[in-house]
Amino acid sequence: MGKILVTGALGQIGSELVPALRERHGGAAVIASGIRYRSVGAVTEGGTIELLDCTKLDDIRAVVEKHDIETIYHMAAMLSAIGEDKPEEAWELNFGGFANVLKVARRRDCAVFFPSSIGAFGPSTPRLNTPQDTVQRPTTIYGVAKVVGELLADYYAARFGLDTRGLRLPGLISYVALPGGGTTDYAVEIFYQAIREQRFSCFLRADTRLDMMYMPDAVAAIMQVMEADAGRLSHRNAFNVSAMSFTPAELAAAIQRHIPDFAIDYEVDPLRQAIADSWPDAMDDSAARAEWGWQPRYDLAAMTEDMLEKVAAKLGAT
Ligand code: AKB
Repeated sequence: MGKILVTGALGQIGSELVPALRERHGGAAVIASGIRYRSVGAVTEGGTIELLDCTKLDDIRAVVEKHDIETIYHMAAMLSAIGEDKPEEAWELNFGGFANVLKVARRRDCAVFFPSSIGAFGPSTPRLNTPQDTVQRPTTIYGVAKVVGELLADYYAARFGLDTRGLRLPGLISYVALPGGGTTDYAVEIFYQAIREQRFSCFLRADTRLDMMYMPDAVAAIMQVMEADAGRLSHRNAFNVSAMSFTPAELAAAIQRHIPDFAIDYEVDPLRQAIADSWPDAMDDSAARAEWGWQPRYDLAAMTEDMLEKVAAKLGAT
């Protein structure tokens, strides 16, 4: 494999994807990029980092040409809740940025990874066992950009033979970098509050069920789909992938098994609740399992145990 560019490399996924790619392909093969610099040890110290605003076509082209990039993992995006605060900026970055990446990729024949999301579904989508191919009428600008991104990735593959691949990721839980402005962020924040104060005020209702995944599984899935034998893929983009599906009350109960005094209450944020209510409860990810062997390692209990250990160590609470 030639050189790799990761956009949005200092975000929640990029902060763990970049070190994993560097371990697999070597530090010099992976160029990390972000819109503004901040120090994230494993990303900023392990290899080259470029400042890159994906809404600027010429800047993407310059970085891709400078480093002779062959594969782009496009992680730069604004999440669902913050996207509703600034929908036009979200569209420009989430759709415009991806359209720019595809334009450059087409000229340079780069493979491209696109992270779609459970946000690509909407209230008219079947909520349970959500099929791989189904109704997609999302009600957020984030979701609209994800659906168009999925279609555009398929179009570039069919029309220009570009090797585009992607996943519909669920809420991601991680301890390295915090998510920012997402609807599923509660499932990360709860661990920090459980360690710091043994209590958490949740912005979603107790019974809000959503698909989730621990970051080591997400990074493995992203790398696995990009390395999959193309001949086995009848879908290429937007594979449903999930590892677990739980409610805030169920996550709190899993934490209480380790911290019996942990308490949760609910102060519902109407915006994020409405977004969560428009998303599936649990997706059917059998296409990913059949076509490229998707198999998560972490369920709710295993993820909770590992998160509590890692967040406690990070906060110096061990
Ligand atoms: C969000 O909540 O916006 C993201 C997602 C599920 O795509 N974590």
